[in-house]
Amino acid sequence: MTQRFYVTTPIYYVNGAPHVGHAYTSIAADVMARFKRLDGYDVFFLTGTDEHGQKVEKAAADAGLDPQAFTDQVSAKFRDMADRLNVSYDDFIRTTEERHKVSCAELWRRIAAAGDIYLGHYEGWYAVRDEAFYDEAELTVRPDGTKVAPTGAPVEWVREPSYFFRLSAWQDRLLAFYDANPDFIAPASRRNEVISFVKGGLNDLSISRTSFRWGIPVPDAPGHVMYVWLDALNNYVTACGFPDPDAPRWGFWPADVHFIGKDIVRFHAVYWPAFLMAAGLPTPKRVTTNGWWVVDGEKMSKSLGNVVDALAMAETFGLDAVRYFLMREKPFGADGGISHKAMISRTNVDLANDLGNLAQRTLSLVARNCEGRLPGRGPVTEADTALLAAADGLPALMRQRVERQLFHDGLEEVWKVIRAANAYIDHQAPWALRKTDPVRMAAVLRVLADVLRVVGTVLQPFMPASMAKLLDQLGVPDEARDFRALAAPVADGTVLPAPQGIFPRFVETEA
Ligand code: ME8
Repeated sequence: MTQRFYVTTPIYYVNGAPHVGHAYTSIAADVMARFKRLDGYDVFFLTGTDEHGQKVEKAAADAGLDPQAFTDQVSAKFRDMADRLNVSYDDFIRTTEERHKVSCAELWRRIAAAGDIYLGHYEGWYAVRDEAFYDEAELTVRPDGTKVAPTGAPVEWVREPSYFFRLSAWQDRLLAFYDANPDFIAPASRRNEVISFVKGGLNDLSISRTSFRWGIPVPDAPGHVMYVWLDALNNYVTACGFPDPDAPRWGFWPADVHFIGKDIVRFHAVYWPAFLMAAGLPTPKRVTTNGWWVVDGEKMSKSLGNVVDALAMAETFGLDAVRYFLMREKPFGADGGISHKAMISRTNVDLANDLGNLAQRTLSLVARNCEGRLPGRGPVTEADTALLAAADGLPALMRQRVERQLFHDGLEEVWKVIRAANAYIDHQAPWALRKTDPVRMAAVLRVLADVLRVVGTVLQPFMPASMAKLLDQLGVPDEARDFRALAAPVADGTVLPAPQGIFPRFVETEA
């Protein structure tokens, strides 16, 4: 049976328009989903929007709209962003959907039946911007006297009746769980943070609110709506058809990997496995966390208003150049800056020069000197074997990197081969062989075409549209573009379409 693979993005708050930070996590998850599909897995890739809670209620009120009308509008923007970024999601979940309300009510009932929920009174600090509760000890006081959370979000004092989740009882079981699952949280720095947070002791968690209405009602508890994070986290299970054990997608749970940003690790790595274990459901296998894209040293966020728009970048540079830049420019787990200059350099050096020119030189020589047909291999030289071996090693190297979300590292491996292929073409000089040794010229061009095919194949998850163009030009049939198909060569003599540049150089226009 085909192995299943379930990958998710965060579901984004609909309190404002999407920006490059959201685009980034979604593109990274998309790379993983596409990679797994090419590697023969049956993939389920989920994204969507988080639509309840005080923050969204407030944003709707600020916009002068009823919350449902507001969330309909903003959710559509996130879906449009995913489509325009070529994010290949299989399902787009909205937490205001009926299926999700049914699923949350059942999750609640199961946790309650296990004895992990009790009614009490919450009194303490709450940050609407983070939709999170904070202890007094975590707060700092600004010079103007306002108290803020470690994230910088202002907090307010909340006092209301509330249901609690007995999180304090889960400390040892969570620590045992992290111990038994060393790959559950990545990267290691985040894992250490989570473990020391849990070791520090856990308070019971307030999981219902009574002071506003925009949430999923708690079963049999008039006046209470579920804490937005309980509702939000459960989206991953809802999308698999919970609570119907016969749902076609139920077999995808537990998730193989949740992609998130480092701001929401505590929710995914502490609360989420505790809720699931309490409900008697399997826990996800991995939570992988990305670092921040920063602008002028500050995290970009809707609330701070210093955002870069990924779609505007895509209009200037082309979508695939932006996807490549985001995956290549910084390690996934680390923070990094976005700049126009760095974007130009990746576009012109890595894409237009290194890869684009290699493809263009090879394909135009085939068009001109081989009657536009893919030549056959000749007797191989040592140089041919070395280059071909490096290319053939790429799927396995890439698999290791992508499994651990080391995307930038995987791309560097591909670029080593591209650089080696550029050195090879310069050294072999097939343009000069045309007169002196046309048989060798054809053999050299075939080696290059084969190397480009491997490169184009492994880069498809990163740059789907451009690599489809490259593979078209190399005569690779549609059904022969996954990793397994690399074992069978493209037929000698295949007629190739007229070559066309894949990556235009970016030229700054004078303002
Ligand atoms: O937290 N750099 O939604 P959200 C990199 N609804 N990634 C960034 C980023 C930046 N500057 N800014 C945002 C929520 N992100 C909840 C999630 S999941 C059950 C509920 C990305 O709209 C990053 O992945 O605030 C971060 O975790 C996510 O957007 C937060 O999106």
